[in-house]
Amino acid sequence: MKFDAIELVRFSLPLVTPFRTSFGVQDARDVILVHVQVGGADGWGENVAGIEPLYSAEFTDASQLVLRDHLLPRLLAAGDVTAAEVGHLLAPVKGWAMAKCAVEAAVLDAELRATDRSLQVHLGGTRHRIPAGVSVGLFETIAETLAAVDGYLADGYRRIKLKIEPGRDVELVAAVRERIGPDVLLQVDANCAYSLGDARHLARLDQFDLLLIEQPLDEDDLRQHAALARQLRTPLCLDESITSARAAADAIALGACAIVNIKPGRVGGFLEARRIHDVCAANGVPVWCGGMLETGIGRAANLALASLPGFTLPADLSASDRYFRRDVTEPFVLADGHLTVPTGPGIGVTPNPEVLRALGAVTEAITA
Ligand code: NPQ
Ligand code: MG
Repeated sequence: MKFDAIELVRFSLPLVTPFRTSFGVQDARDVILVHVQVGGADGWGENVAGIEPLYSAEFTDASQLVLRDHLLPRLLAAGDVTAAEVGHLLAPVKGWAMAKCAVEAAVLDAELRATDRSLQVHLGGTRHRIPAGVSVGLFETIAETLAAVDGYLADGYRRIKLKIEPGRDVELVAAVRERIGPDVLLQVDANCAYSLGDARHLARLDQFDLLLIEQPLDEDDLRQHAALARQLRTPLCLDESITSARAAADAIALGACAIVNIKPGRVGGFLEARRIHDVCAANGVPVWCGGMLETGIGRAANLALASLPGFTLPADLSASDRYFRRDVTEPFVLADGHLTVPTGPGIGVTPNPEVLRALGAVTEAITA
């Protein structure tokens, strides 16, 4: 089927509290939604790039340009495209995994809505609810971190992830472990902030019974991650390094990680994300679904992915109110520490036009 219309819908969504990581502070999301209309069906995909190129090289202003001038024109020129073909169609453009993911997700959503199928069933997901984890940003003081953790546990979150960086690590984790007791699932994420020389220091985290340490070293440091893994008892998990199913297979073969964080945006789409799930399952490597502070559009799709059987660890999938005062879809809410996987056609949710208007969303039509 040919595309009747393609547009980019852009808006800024303030965060309820600033979110600090080892790479910087975020006060808001700058969101681009890819909206396609094909065969009478709408499809929506979220671009998860940050405002600045700090988590990865992609950032929203550049994403808008790449989507408008390089990716979507290829989609329009091809005319008749299925979601399964989008990856191949966009492959000549190097990089831009997050932008490509948004395009593929929108086409997939439209295709599934047109045939009244859910993304969950299409991907092969089986579970109906997903244990919700929460990612806790860095704070000035340990007391502030403890207060935030207390609040999230009171909300019902099933797993705490602490952001760490050099100077805010062992003491912080010790205080949180002492506060929450031995039974609450706890893990840490360094977002590339350490080097291999920190191995002995990071080994001090072994005493806190962490589920995993996420991405301690640089994205390109697969060999160094393997060397670090041999000096720690805590399992290593990779996030930024896992840019494709091939990268996942390499990381596993090298012994660079024992667990993989899967984010569709980071790997160029939901179909590549499923291939990573399959590669990891074949190697006995547990996976979990990461998060990029998605609106309800990206969150709904991630829930479908996280319902696949290999996702055996709690996801960075939190309730809408963890991040936003008002989400652009119906809010996702915690029920007994879980989020429910949408079952409607496609991703099962759509943006509320009134909310988009109130946010001053700007629409750019893409024409051939
Ligand atoms: C991670 N996410 O796992 C990322 C990092 C991250 C939930 O910890 C804007 C866009 C802000 C993307 C902040 C979580 C972001 C972002 C943090 C991604 O490493
Ligand atoms: Mg991470």
